[in-house]
Amino acid sequence: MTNGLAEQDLVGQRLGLSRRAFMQLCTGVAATLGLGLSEGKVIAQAILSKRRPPVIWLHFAECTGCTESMLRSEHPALDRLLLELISLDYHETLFAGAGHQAEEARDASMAENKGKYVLVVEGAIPTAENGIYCKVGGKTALEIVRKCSEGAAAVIALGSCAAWGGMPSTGPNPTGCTGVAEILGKTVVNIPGCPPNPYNFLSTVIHYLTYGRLPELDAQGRPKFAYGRLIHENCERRPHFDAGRFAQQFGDDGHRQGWCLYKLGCKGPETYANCPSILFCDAGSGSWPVGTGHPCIGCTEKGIGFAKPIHALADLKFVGPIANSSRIVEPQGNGITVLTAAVAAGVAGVLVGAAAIKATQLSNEPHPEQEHSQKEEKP
Ligand code: FSX
Ligand code: SF4
Ligand code: F3S
Repeated sequence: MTNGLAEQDLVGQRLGLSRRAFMQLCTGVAATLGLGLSEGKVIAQAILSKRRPPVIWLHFAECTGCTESMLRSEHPALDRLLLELISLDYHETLFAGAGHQAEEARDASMAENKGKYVLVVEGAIPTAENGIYCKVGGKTALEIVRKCSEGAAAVIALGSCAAWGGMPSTGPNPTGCTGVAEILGKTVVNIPGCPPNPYNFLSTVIHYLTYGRLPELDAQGRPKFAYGRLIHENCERRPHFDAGRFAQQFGDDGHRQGWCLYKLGCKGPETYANCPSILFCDAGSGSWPVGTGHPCIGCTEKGIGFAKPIHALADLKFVGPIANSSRIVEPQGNGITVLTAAVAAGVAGVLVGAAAIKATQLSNEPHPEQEHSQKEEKP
């Protein structure tokens, strides 16, 4: 135990964290992963005792915002934390070395750690004309990503660009930019977002380090712990949506009062991500796009972000109660009984009813409160 505490102090010193803050971080990661809080201790033990996995980190067609956002988090300093968790053997933005020297270090690490290293890819892969639109050291991104993935134990596509093409793949996409999974044709962990939330990446790495396997993924290769819920289910403006209070224009009375941004094109109802719960930049409540008054553009969602016009209305995928509402019926056992089926039918009825109410709420008429305040504002 004494040794454990000493180790925690050591890690804390390296990370710039007190032992208490280190344990809070591990518990926080356990909560983000949807695990019991007691798993925090298991995670802490893994961080303290396991060998740091070697990581090869590539950059292709992108803005480097994914790395930048990681380096800008402060509590704890995520860059320090990551560098303590992984052995970063190649990273073009952070490497002091350059040119052949850096490439040799990458190749040596891949050979030495064959079957053990994690490959992280930032940026889309241009495929048109055999990939000539993105070259590093005379080789195309296509060649590099194929070569580097061969001996990788796991491949993580960080950011929307690497996950499915992101902004560089916006139509007409003359360079044929696409995501890593499409090129490799094998399991790739996609952590989309432009930029992605650094804590989702961190939690994925810690999951891998602690349990020796990747977290559970959805059909699009995204970790379910981070992309299992629609933004609309956890948004702090959701009560305004439910009450039919919408900002109609940027800067209008409703916008200033924090009303729902659906009519300004918010894609929260069709975008899966944990932005409203996990927030950005350690800046406290409201530090996420919708919190600052900008509609979500669906940056994590293939076919929505950089594809659907910003002002187009979102499809409403879910009209049920918000995620933190108490449930009408708690699930009991595995089988569906006549009673639960009947209750489910009742709930379905509620949902259909909710859809009808929603259709009324979403009419183009301003909310009475807004109409009232707008009338008052006119000279
Ligand atoms: Fe893309 Fe990341 Fe957006 Fe930028 O590396 S997801 S353009 S934040 O930088 O890839
Ligand atoms: Fe929040 Fe957007 Fe949903 Fe409105 S439409 S509740 S702003 S996620
Ligand atoms: Fe992106 Fe929407 Fe989150 S724009 S950062 S998915 S709130």
